[in-house]
Amino acid sequence: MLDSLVSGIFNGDARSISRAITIVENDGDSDTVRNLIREIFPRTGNAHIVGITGPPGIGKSTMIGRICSLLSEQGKKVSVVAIDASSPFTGGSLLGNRIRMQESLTKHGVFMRSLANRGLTGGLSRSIWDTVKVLDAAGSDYIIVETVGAGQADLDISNLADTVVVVLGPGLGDEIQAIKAGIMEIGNIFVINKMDRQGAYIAMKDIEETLAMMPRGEWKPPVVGLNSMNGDGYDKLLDLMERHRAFSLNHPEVRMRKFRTELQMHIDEELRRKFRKDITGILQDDIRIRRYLEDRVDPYSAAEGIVEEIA
Ligand SMILES: Nc1nc2c(ncn2[C@@H]2O[C@H](COP(=O)(O)OP(=O)(O)OP(=O)(O)O)[C@@H](O)[C@H]2O)c(=O)[nH]1
Ligand SMILES: [Mg+2]
Repeated sequence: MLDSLVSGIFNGDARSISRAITIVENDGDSDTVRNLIREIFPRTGNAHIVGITGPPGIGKSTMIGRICSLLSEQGKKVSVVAIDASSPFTGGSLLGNRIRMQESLTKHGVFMRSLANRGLTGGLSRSIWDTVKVLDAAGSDYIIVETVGAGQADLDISNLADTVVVVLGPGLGDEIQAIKAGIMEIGNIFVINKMDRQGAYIAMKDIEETLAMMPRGEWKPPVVGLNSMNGDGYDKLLDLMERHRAFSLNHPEVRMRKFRTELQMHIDEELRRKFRKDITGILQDDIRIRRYLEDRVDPYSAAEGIVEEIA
């Protein structure tokens, strides 16, 4: 079963890709997922992973639609993952978002998937990393990940993506300060969308000035204005995406930092997995638990002792 799934992925078969993503999403750290990732990993590493983040309604999905059309016209294979904040009411992806985007994308043979963001700390769930690997192994030239910018998810997207495009626009009012606080550091390219709207040039100037005051690395994040209604600015955006990709490929330390973070995530999980049985055993040991209570052992000392004992 795994064999046919893997060859389906390698052939770019949409149903196999879909099925693999579902497995990755639902089965977490099961052996199936481990084996799947192990099998496909040698074919990964070719896709340009682009994170697109910004406040709700700023035009991320519209932008992605246009980017996909342009790239598809160039003969590139594009996949899109849209990550919605999971809502307590639906517990899943927002349907409207998906429908809006799908109409323009399926036309171009773009693979597209909406995922719920179920990370515990408000960040991206670990399965997103594996989802991207599946799409990468399936031969995607570009994998575009849409997230609504917010806290931990922003940090995570900057570790997942090769290039982070931060989208802002006019009319964000006082909110802009709060939004900027979270995303100025993670953006490799800044977009001011809705250039057809009033206030767009002020917004652009504001971002340029903020960037000018920030400590500068070797890559100086450019700001590009887009009008997603008529397509103005998109050639420049695609060019900047390419340039940033070339920059990253020449700077292995960037990829090392990202890989470190991914590794950390897996080590945490691996440690928990390795000791889970022992820990459960100890927690179910009534005699021991009663002794802790009777001897009034504080929980820090108890936990420390237990970990030392297991390790
Ligand atoms: N005037 C104008 N409207 C735009 C532009 N780009 C997008 N819009 C409109 O803005 C609205 C929101 O666009 P979306 O692409 O759904 O925005 P989003 O950032 O994906 O929104 P969420 O996924 O809900 O966070 C839609 O009605 C778009 O038609 C633009 O450049 N100019
Ligand atoms: Mg959207």
